[in-house]
This record gives sequence, structure tokens and C-alpha cells, in this order.
Amino acid sequence: MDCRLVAELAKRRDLLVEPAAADAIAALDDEEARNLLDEAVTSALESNAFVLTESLVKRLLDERTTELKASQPVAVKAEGYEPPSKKLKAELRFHEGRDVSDNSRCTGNIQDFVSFFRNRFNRQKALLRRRRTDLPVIGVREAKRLQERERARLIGMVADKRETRNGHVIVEFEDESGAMPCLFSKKNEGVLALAPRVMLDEVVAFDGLRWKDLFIVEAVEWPEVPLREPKKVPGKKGTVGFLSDLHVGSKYFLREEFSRFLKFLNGEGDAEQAEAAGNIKYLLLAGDLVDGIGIYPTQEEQLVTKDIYEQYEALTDLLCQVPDWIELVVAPGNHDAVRTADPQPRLPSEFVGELEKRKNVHLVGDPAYVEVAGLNVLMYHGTSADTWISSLQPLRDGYHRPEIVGREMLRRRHLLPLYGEKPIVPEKKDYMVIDAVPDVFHFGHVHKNGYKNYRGTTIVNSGTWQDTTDFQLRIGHEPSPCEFPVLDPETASLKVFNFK
Ligand code: D5M
Ligand code: FE
Ligand code: ZN
Repeated sequence: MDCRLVAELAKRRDLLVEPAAADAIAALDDEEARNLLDEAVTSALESNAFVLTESLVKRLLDERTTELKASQPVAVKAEGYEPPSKKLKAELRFHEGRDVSDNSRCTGNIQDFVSFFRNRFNRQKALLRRRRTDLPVIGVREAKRLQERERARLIGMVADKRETRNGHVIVEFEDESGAMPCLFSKKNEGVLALAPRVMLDEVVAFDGLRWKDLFIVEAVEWPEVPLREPKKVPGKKGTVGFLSDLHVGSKYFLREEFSRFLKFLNGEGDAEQAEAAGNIKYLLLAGDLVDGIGIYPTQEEQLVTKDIYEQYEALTDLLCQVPDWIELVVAPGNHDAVRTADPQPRLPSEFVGELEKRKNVHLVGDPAYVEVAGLNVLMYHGTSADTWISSLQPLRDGYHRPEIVGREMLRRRHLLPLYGEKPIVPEKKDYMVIDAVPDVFHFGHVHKNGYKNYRGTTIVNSGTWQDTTDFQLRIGHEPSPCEFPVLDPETASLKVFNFK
């Protein structure tokens, strides 16, 4: 890449580039350069910098080499079975700065909350500022100084939302400079229909005009992911399989089906299955590995073992049967033995020490960004889906169509804006902001598979390997156990295998 192009691309995102930084990026091959530039820009914006410095680029380049934890092709031959993926070199990178695992600094004091919200606000504001508009983009202080009926785009955080006696909706909008009531007038049906989609605590932009003490909303603009084609990585061999919600230790864990799945991975299926299995190079496992203990009131009756260590031992026995040429990335969920509040750090060795020793197993936090075969994958268990579904009316069908929940998360570039319903830990930085654009967004938790291409991001909900529980039946969920989706990076196509 030419260094002028580097400067131009950075400029589009409101950043200057030190010449030495541009040279360092330009020296990489094109795809690498674009990836690094993207990372550098995100990192610079996160720290409110105006300039991309050489030292930042150097640091990111260093991280690249140390993060390259890809294992070498397997030297020892397993008897007879020689699938293509066995000879492939794995390409796997972890964005440790976007994973809370080694970065948790929270002490829970009031200052933490202040910096947490400030960090969220600033990063989401930066995303909103990239949205095109002919209007001036302003904050609350400027909005109060607008001429009567003067138009602008106002960015703020939703502090409150209420319906008036006359059937209008008023959103109390805040930023560091103050608060302003914004009116969704019932006289404007199109706008009033948007009000149920505005979520408490989210950072969003309203286009509109000042009228007396109010800002009259005419349109709502979310941060959004850019519109593009799903990313294809030409010539990239090795496919990516998605798993979540095994719930090992539960009476409902579908052991037989999972064993069949493990056999499939080892090439013991029919001809078509063996061919597909032989191309799998990566498995991503997004939480609820075991059922845990004390997660809900009557859980004890539904467990095979109440010993959490035994649950993880059983999990380990199973995951050790994943062939060692398949890279296995493992994140926790709300049933696992780490804090249940998001963001969650990776599982401690105390529970998964044996797994951790395996060269092909990589433990990450929740959420986590993983670069797999040239694709940026955002992995998240999906615990916040319950809050999204209960608080956003357009998502009321979300347990049956989890992909629409994923869509709203991407649209808002946030995994859980609403504070206070599910626990969130107020880290200095809001790890739930989606400021890198994922090629793939993988989550689970709702136990229902769902797939969608949203503006170029492939949304995958990988369902579950736990049978439908009485509780889920009672509340009307329809889980889809043992559906296993596989993504081919070369063609960006998904194929789903059913083991039920
Ligand atoms: O969650 C499995 C599914 O069950 C997921 O869709 C959430 C739902 N669930 C679990 N507990 C509750 C409660 N208490 N209310 C409503 N919905 C619930 P898992 O994390 O596997 O337990
Ligand atoms: Fe689950
Ligand atoms: Zn869950």
C-alpha cells in the first residue's frame, strides 16, 4: 500500500499520520496494511488521539508477532485419517486489548462508573461522527443555543424515555454538557414509530430542530456497521465451526449426539460428512460449557453431578477428543465458573488446566475478538440477549429469531447498552462497545440457531447441545439442539449439519 493512501484512509477517519507510521504500515502487504491501519485507528480513537504515531504502530506490529500463536502442522500421523486441514497451518490471532481477561482493573467505586460511561460515550460518539450528514453535528450545549427551528444532528445518551399524557414520547438526552428533552411527536407517525426502538442508556444521534426548550426529533441515526459485501478470503482453506451452550453436567446435555459430533470431527461420518469434517480447521465455542451449580433455584435436580470440578473434568474429556489439528477457541458463558457479570475473563486453570495445556486449545474472555483465517470474528456468549428481548419491543420474537437480536447489537455497535438489568462490571473501558467491525458475529445463549447477513457481517447463533428443559418449554422457547454451523472463509458460505 502506498503511504499516501495510508494517510488518506486515516484522514477519512479524522486522524493524521506521522510519516514514519505511514511508512511502517505501507511496508506491509495490502491486506495486512489495511488490518493494521484499522486496528491503529481504532486504538487511537479509543484514547482520543488526533495523530497515529509511529510508536503506536510499532506496538501493534510487536503484538502481531507475539500474538501469532498459531500451532504448526501436526507432525505425528493419526492412524489412517489424513484430512486436508491436518496439513494446514492455523491462522489465529487474539486481540488481547479487547479482552478483559488480563485487563480487569475495576474496584467498583463511583469513579469507575464515571470513567466507564465516559469511555462508552466517547467511543460511540466517534462511531456516530463517521455517519454522513449535511447537518452540523452537535452536543447538548450547542443544541440549546440553536436558533428557533434551526436543524442539527444531536448526539447524546438516552437517560430516560417517557410517554406524555397527549401520546407523544419524550427522550431525556444527556451528554457531559447537560440534558435536553427530545420530542417524538405523535403528529409525525414515522418518527413516533421509532421511539420504541430507542433504548435506555444507548448513545445515539437525533436529527431534528430546536423548538422552545425541546429538540424535535425528525430522524434517528444509530452508529451502524458499514454496508459492504460479506468478506471472502480467496484461496483460504480451512473452515470454521461454531458451538455454544454444551451444558455438560446437566441431565439434559445431549451426550450421545455430542459423541456423534466428535466422531464426525474425527472423520467417522458418511462420505459427505467426512469431507466436510476434514476441512474444519477452527472451532469456536462461545460459553455455557458446563451447567454449573446454583445458577437458578431448582437446578440441583437437573444435574448429573453437583461437583463443579467434575463437570469441567467431563468437559475436558470431551474436548480432548477434538482432533489436535483443529484449533479450539473457548470462551465462558453465564453458567461457567467465572464472574457472571459481563465482560467475563477467561476460565481459570483451576477448572480447565488440562485443556489449557493442549496446544490447540485457546482460552479467551467473553466477549473476545479473534482473527480466524483472515476473518475478524466477534465471539460473545450472548447473556445480554435476555435484556435486549425484554426491553426492545421490536425484538419480542428474539428467542425464536436470535439473529435479529444480533442485528440490533451490531446496529448499535454495543453488546448491552442498558445498564442495571443484567450485571455489568464498570471497567475503565467499556468492553461491550463493538468498535472494530466484525466480519462474523458469533453468539449463543438463547439455545436457538439463527443466521443472517447483516450489512456484510455474518451473524451466527450456534444454538446448543442441551435438550429442551422443562423451564424453556414452559416459557415457550423452542431450542434447536445439535445444529452445527460451519463457515467457509473462501466463499463466505455457511453450511449447517444436524446431529439430532
Ligand atoms: O439460557 C438458556 C435460555 O433460557 C436463554 O434463552 C435464556 C433463557 N433463560 C434462562 N433463564 C431464564 C430466566 N430466568 N428468565 C427468562 N429466560 C431465561 P442459559 O444461560 O443456558 O440458562
Ligand atoms: Fe446456555
Ligand atoms: Zn447462557
